[in-house]
Amino acid sequence: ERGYDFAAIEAAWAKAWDENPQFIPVDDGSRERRYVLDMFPYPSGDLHMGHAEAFAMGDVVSRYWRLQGYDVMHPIGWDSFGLPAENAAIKRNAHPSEWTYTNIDTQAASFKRYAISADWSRRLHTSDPEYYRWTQWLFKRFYEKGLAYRKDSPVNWCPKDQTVLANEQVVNGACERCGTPVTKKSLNQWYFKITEYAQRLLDDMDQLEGHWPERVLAMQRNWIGRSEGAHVRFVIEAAGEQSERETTVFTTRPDTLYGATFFVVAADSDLAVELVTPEHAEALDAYREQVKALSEIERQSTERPKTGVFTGRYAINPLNGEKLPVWAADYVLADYGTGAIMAVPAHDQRDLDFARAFGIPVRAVLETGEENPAESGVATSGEGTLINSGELNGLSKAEALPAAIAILERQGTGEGFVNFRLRDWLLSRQRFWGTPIPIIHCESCGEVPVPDEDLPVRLPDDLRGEDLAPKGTSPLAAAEAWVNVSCPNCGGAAKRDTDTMDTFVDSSWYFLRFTSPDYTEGPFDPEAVNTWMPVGQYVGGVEHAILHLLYARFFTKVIHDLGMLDATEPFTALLNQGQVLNGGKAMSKSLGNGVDLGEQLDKFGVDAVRLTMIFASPPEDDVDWADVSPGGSAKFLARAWRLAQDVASEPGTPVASGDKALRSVTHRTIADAEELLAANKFNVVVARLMELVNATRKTIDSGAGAADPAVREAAETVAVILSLFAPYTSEDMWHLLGRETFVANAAWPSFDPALLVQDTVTAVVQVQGKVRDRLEVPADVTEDALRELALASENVQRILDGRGIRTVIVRAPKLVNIVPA
Ligand code: ANZ
Ligand code: ZN
Repeated sequence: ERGYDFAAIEAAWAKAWDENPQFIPVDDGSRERRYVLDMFPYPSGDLHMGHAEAFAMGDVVSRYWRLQGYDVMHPIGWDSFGLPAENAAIKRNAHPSEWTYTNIDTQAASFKRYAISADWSRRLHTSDPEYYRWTQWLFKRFYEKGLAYRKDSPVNWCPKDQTVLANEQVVNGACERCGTPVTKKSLNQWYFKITEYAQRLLDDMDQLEGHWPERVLAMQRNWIGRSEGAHVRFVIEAAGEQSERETTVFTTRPDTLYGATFFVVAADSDLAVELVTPEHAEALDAYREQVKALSEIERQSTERPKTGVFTGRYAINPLNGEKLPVWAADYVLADYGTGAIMAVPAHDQRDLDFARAFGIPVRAVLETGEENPAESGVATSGEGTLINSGELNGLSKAEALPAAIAILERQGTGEGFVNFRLRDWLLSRQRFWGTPIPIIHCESCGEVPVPDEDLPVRLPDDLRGEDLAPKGTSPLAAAEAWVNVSCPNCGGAAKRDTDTMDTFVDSSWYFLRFTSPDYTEGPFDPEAVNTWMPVGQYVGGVEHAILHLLYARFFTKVIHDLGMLDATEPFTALLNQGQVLNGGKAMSKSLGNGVDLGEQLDKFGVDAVRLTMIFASPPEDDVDWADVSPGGSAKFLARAWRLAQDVASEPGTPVASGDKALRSVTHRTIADAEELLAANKFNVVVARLMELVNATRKTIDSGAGAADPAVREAAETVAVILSLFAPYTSEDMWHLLGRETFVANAAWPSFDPALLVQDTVTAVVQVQGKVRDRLEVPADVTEDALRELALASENVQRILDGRGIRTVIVRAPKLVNIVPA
C-alpha cells in the first residue's frame, strides 16, 4: 500500500499519456463530432495563472464531451506574431523567431504538464510560413472582392513605438502599451471593408443569443452601433470667391429640422478648411492645432466646455430656407456620419451647451411638457407634439420622423439612412514580425498582387536587432534585396509592400486551419472544415469581447461568401472565464502580487491547482488566489484517491446490491453533474463530488467496508467525474480500481432513475395525542423540517383553529406531537 504522492502520480501518467496520445479525434463519422477551442495563447513567456484558469475550463468541456461519446477535437496552437517578440529581438540583437519559438516550446511543455487534453498533432503557429502563406492567400481573395483596399487616412500614431494604433489601442489618449500620448498622422494604409458586413454582423447575433454571454453581445452591438435616421443635404451659400456647394449631414432626428439654428462641421475635417472664408482661416488654423492634442474620448466628453470657431459661411435649411451659421467645432467628429451636423439645441444637449456658450438662439419644435430648454439649459428629448414646424405641426414624434423623411425625399434633398459606428478595419502595421502583405507596387501597373504560386511572401531572415527598431516606416523597407522585385505583371522594377498585417488577421481564421493544419492545397480542407465547423464551445477572456470575436465573425462570413465554408458564425457557444486575482487585484509587476504558476504546481501538484481554479467560483467569476486553498484541494484529492486504494486492497465479492443509501447518492451525483455541466456550473460539480467522497467514506467506516459493491461503484464514479478536473489523480484511481484503459476512454457513468428517488417514510402527526395527519417525508428528514411540515398541515391548522402552540415534540422521521396553548 502506498500513500497519495502527486509528484509520483504525475510523473507516471505524464509519460504514459505522452507515449499514447488519446486526444486525436477518430474523425470517421462514426461518432458525432464536437469542436472545443480555447483562445490560442500568445507566447509571451511561460504559462501564467490566467492560462491555468482558462485552459482548465476548456478542458472540462473537452473531457466531458469525450466521456459522453462525442468525437471531440480540442486543438492547440500559438498566436505567434506580434510586437513583444520584435522588442525582445531589438534588445537581444536577435531575430524575433528565436524568442518566439523558445517561448512556444516552454509553453508547450507546461501545457503537457498541465495535462490539457489537446490534440497535439494539429499544433500550428501563425508565424510559420506554412500558416501565413494562407493568411496571405485569404488577403488576396478579400482584395479581389474589393474587401481589402488602401486609403490615405489620419491614423493614431504612437511617437514612441513608431507605429499606428487602432482606436481601441488608444486608452485615454495614450498608447495602450507604453502610455505615450498618441498623435494623428496621415498614412496610406490597408483596410478591410468590415463595414460592408455591419448589418449581417448584427443580424446573425440572433444565432448567438442565449449561447454567448449577454454582455459580450451587448458590447458587439454597441461597437457596430446601428443608428436609423436620414441624410439631409444642405446648400452652403457662396461667399466671396467661394462658390455655393452642398454638404450632407447625418441625423437621427429629421423630425427636428425646423429646430436647427446652426450647423457644425468637424474642426479637424478637410471640409472645415474648404468652407472657411479667408477672414476666419487664421482662427480656424489655431483652433485645429488645439484640437489635435485631444483624444476622441476627451472630445466627446459632455463635461468639457464647448469650443468652436465660426467659418464665415451659412447653410440653407432645405425645409424652411433659413440661413444657419456654419461653425467648426471639436464635439463633431470627422469620421462619424458625414462629419457635419445640423444643430438642434432645444433637443440635443451638446448642441444646447454650444448654443448657450456662443449666444445662438434655441427653438423648441417638440412640445413635451418639459421645461423650456432655452431657460432650463436641459435639452428635451421626450415624446410630444411638433410645433414651430410648418407642415409637421401637430404630428407626434413617431409620425414626424417618417413624414420629414418623405418631404426630403420628395424634394430630393435627403433620404432615410442607416448609419453605423463601426469603421473599416485598419490592418496595416509598420512593423516586422507579422504577415507580409502580398502586394507589389509597380510604377506602371500600380498594385499587383503576388501570384498565388509565389506565396508565401516570406519574411527576410537577415534583419536582426537594431534593424527592427521602429523608424516610422516598416523595418522591412530596409531589406533591399527583399523589397526590390520585378513586377509579376510587366517584369519591370517594382517594390514589395513593406507593411505587415495586424495580428488580429492571423487569429481571425486559425479555427478553420485547425480542421486540417497540414493541408497544402488551400487554407483548409473544404471537407474537413465543414465536418468540424462551427466550434461548439469557445473559451477565452472577456478582453476579446469586441475585436477578436468581431473580426473572426467577419472572416467567417466572407469565407462563407467565397463558397468555402457552410457556417456563417464561427463559435456556437462562448464561455468567458474570469480573471485570477491576488488580494482582490489583478496580478501585476508593479503591485508585486504575481503568483508563479510553476511554483504552485510544484508545491500543490497540477491537479490541486486545476481543481482550485474550478472549485473557487463559477467559471465566469474571478478567482482571488489569496482566498483559495490549493492545500485543501490537495487534501480532498488524497481522500478521493484513498477510496480507490481501499477498494483495491479489499476488492470484495460482486453482489447484486450494496448500501442503497450510498448508491442513491452516487446516482444522484451523476444525474446532477450532467445538468450542472450543461450549465457550466463546474464548481458545483466539484462540491457534489466532495459530498460523494464523504458519503463513500462513511459507508466504508460504518462497518460495511470497502468490499461493498456500492463502494466500488462510488469510487469508480468519483474517478470518472474527477477526471474532468484532476486527470492525474483520476487516472491513478482508475488503475487502482483495476481498469486497464485510460480514464479518458471511460464512458460517462449512467444513472439508474429508480435510484434517484429518495427513500420516504410515513410520519404521524398528532394534536394532543390524537392522530390528525400522515405525511410522506424523506427518511433523512431533519427535526426542523419535519416540525415545519407538520405545522403547515391543513388538518392540523383546522384543529388548532387559531389557538397558539405550547410545545411541539418531534421524533424524526416518524412522529410529531403538537400541544396547543
Ligand atoms: C440633429 C439632432 C437633433 C440630433 C436632436 C440628435 C438629436 P447616434 O445615435 O450616435 O448615431 N451627430 C451626427 N454625426 C455626428 C458627428 N460626426 N459627431 C458628433 N455628433 C454627430 O447620433 C446621431 C446624432 O448625433 C445625429 O442626430 C447628430 O445630431 C449627431 F434632437 O442631428 B442629430
Ligand atoms: Zn508592372
